[in-house]
Amino acid sequence: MAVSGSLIGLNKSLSPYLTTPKLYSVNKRQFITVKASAATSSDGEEGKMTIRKEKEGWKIDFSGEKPPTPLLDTINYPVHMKNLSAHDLEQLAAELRAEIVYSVAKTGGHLSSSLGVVELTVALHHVFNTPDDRIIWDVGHQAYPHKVLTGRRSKLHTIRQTSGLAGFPKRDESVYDAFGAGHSSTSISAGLGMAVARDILGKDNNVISVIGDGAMTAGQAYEAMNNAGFLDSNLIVVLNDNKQVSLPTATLDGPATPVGALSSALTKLQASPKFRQLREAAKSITKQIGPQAHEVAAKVDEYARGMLSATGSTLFEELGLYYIGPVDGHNIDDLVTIFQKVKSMPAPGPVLIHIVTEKGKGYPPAEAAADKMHGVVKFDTKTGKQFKKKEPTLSYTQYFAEALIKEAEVDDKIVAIHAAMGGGTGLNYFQKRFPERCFDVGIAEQHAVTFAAGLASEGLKPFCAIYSSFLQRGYDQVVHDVDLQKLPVRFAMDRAGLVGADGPTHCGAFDVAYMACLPNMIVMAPSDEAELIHMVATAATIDDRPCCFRFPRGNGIGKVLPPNNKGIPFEVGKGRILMGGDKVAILGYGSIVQQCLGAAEMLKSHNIYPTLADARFCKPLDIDLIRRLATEHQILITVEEGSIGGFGSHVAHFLSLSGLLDGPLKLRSMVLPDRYIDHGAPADQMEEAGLSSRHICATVLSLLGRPKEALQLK
Ligand SMILES: Cc1ncc(C[n+]2csc(CCOP(=O)(O)OP(=O)(O)O)c2C)c(N)n1
Repeated sequence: MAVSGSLIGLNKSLSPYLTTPKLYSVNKRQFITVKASAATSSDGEEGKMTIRKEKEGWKIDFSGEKPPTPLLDTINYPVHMKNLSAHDLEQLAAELRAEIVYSVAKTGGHLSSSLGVVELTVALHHVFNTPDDRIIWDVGHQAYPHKVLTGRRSKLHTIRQTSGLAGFPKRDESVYDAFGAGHSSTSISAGLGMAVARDILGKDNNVISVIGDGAMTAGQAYEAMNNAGFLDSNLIVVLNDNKQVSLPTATLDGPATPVGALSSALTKLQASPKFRQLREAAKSITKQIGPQAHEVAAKVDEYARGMLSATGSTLFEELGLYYIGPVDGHNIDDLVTIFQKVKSMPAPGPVLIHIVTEKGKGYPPAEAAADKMHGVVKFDTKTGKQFKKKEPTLSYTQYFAEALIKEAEVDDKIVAIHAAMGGGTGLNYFQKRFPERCFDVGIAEQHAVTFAAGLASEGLKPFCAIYSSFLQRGYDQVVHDVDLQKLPVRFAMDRAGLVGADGPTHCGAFDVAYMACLPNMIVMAPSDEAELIHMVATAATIDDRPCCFRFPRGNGIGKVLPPNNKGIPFEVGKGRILMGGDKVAILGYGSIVQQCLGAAEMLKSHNIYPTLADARFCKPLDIDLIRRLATEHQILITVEEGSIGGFGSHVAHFLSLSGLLDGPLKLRSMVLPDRYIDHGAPADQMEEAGLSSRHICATVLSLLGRPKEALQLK
């Protein structure tokens, strides 16, 4: 196909800003360079332009207050940007970029992925008719510009906060969010489903899936492309190639080289000057001569595409997608031209438009940062310096990494695997210490699990570190490749339980339920960071079967650590009593034990002295401990930060089978409620979940027949 073009069908008389005389009665040229008043100028210099077009492109002055955004101020919905000129669209992109930087500086959140797709977002919303046309943002962490342009600008300052905008696209939040996301690599499957539904229902809207080169490393993306090539429905896939495949991290030296063969194939493609020249030629021919030149251009284009084979990058075409690219993803003119062209084709089938962007584009501190400022806390816009709180303790993630390094120092069979999450799992530290023994497999949790199974089957000791919610994606592999074969893979499940701002997509609610139902799996959870270190040591010794341990997002509680951070293995299947009492027993599983301790303290003021136990193991259960708690107390309450079907269910099952529920014992299981809990502050989430110390205390009081006191707590 020729990338040609009569650029953007302009109808300037309809331009929204020209039809808004109150605000913009002045000449349109005003928007080419936006002059800040002396008052808003960073240095008080009269007439300093805070957003301006220079020879090399648009520049934003981030040194002072948020610059004026006169054009963006006229855009509430995509319909308002239909008639903007190419120049206006560029200006809109610059203003949008400023809006996002200044807003995220105040809230924290995902920054650089959004900055990288500003031009793409503007071009998509200019050309396509959302919400009828569907845009599906893969992962969705780059959707901030989309949210701003689709009626949510005034709420951007609430993003990721309790009752505020979600950090990812969410169908409940806006009709413009065609598909919810958070986990990666789903956009092509969902887009294909929508395209086929459209065909069956006799509609004619466009479907556009936007997927990053990182998300493109997952198997599901290929499964979807393979199917798209076969079904031949009209579907547009935009591959956003910014050369960052794994989640970058600021915890170590900087981003790692992108993993996987796809990334090098894409690089080769972009590096081919011959290919690019041909593309340019095709473009300029059609631009100069107009639509009549299609045939010529198509030939040049076909030849150019032939080049792809020479560079070994025909993968997309072999899967049946029509490949267009590479395109400069920051050139709105080109993007608009191509989108219009593809949109006007009657039956293009599945098309893949490969765009090249820079993560953090247009914000110098992000461009320069080792991690491109992927995920940030509040920061100073001038310098990009983040206001990170000094915490007295490290994160659970770091204690895990530290403990694993200690085990690996004395056991050269230990290897570590993560799925594009070196920073998030702490394994970057391990990688630094043992570069040969650490594997970043890309966003490919299924592969990570079976790869670990392969390593285990040859006698190595793999630790597979995957967030609780992401491991859901590798579940069949956990069952079929690991547990069924009783292979000793150790699963370190970070972000277990509620996770705060990331919300329900990232909430580790289900791992206890999905792991503890497996016949061979040993399932454990530490109640604090010292326990975590011991559990890493325990896992290292379990050689005859798989095991897993879960730990939460956030920091340790300040527990005294074992010498040199080297753990001592626990006896498998044994819990411990933390506090002896009577009448009431509280049995916590995992880090929620801290809330149980808080509850026990509160209960003292009601003259109640419960026994408090830390289960440590969900499987095998410490049946001696549970039997004791059940027979020596009137009330037994289990508490866990996980869904129904987890620890409490296993305890109840054991108690019922052993007849211990046939007598006077009152048993209650406190678990996460049977609904998804929205993003928000961790304390708010805990309140909503009903698992705080107060809630535990209230449960005890009402079971003891003291409902008034219980109510007073609420
Ligand atoms: C299934 C799954 N695994 C891991 C992640 C964590 N994660 C979020 S963004 C990201 C990198 C995505 O890279 P890419 O798609 O190229 O987007 P970019 O951030 O570079 O714009 C990862 C690994 C996830 N969201 N989903």
